Amino acid sequence: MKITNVKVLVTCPGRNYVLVKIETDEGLYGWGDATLNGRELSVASALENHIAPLLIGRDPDRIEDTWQMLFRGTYWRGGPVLMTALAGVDLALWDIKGKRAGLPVYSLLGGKTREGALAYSHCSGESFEEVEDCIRERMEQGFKVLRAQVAVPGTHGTYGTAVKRGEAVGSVREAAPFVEQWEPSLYLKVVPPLFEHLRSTLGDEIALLHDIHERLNPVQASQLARALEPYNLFFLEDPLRPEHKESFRLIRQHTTIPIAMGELFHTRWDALPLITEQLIDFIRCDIGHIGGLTEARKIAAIAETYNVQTAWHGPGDIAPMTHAANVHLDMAIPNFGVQEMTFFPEATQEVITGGPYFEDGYMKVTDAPGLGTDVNEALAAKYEYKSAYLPMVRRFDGSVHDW
Ligand code: CS2
Ligand code: MG
Repeated sequence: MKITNVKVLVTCPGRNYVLVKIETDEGLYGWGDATLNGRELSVASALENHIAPLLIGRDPDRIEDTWQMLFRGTYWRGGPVLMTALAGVDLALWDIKGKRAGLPVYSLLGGKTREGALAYSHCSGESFEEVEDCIRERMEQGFKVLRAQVAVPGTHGTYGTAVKRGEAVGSVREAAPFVEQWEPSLYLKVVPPLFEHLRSTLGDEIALLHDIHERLNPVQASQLARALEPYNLFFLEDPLRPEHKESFRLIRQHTTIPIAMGELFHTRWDALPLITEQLIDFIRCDIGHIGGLTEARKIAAIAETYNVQTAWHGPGDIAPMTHAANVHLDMAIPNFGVQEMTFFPEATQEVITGGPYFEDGYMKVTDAPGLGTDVNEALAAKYEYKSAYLPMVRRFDGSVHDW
């Protein structure tokens, strides 16, 4: 079997997605996702101009060799653009391999270790009561784990709450970045009382987590982690910037709260020190930004050795193919922890069909061969790319802060 064509499709059924179709001389094809929020066209260009020509004529069965060729063989490696492009190719090749074997990808990865992947969704609000209401609604839907974010009084926009609950964070907005105004001191004041409120009204049964989104410095993150200890968090996510690996030691010295990190990592080497030093409890890389399943299963295996569980990134700004890859891997590894999930809007589901589904608190995949997703190309073509940016953050003095 030989690769005959690589098609890159940029479509916007609600938000922008970059989809990769790899076609073969035997009629089999695979779909991958190469979406990088706000930088979609850079990835599409890397694929079309630099990567696709290298794939024509190759045997699609040789996933590891193709991965090594694109990562090491082309000299320039790493970074969000190239690792997202590589993930798009990698997922499409796993999809082809599964279809060729007549097996779902989880089966190729070793077979089921569980019946479903424990899933979490997001809740946010302008007030504690709004967050609480959202959590109650989600619990009715069957969720056993939920993320809670609340607006910070006195600021203009807060991560995870800038859009009304139920909508994807960072979806298509105006063509210039929305600028949030935010202060760590105000944020630090509001988060512990939020969890105090949630525990006193909802009790202990529901597992809760919180995403700092890399906005604190090491000592602030340690203070927040300590203040949150009484509320039994499932994990505290992304406390520090991804550059600050050694600073995780400070947090560890001050608290036993479980720590999760990883959506801004791009290779296993980014994640390595946090895993081998056991500075985190959950590794939550984005399979779509680390070169796909080929890299993710290696990270999972390293993590297993150090008793670290997985919590792969699962926001709305990656396409259902990456969500499918998440769940196929979750189903096959022994050290799965939790899976972030997204309810995609109808338009997205009409363009990208199949993919994982939610059932009573768990994400599941069908036994369809490959990743189990397909694309309605004619419909995709009707949704043209729309320029969109992630929001930005500035402190009250006007200086740039991490979003
Ligand atoms: C987030 C994401 O899902 C998460 O945990 O941190 O919403 C993240 O902000 C976006 O994926 C950025 O594109
Ligand atoms: Mg996050």
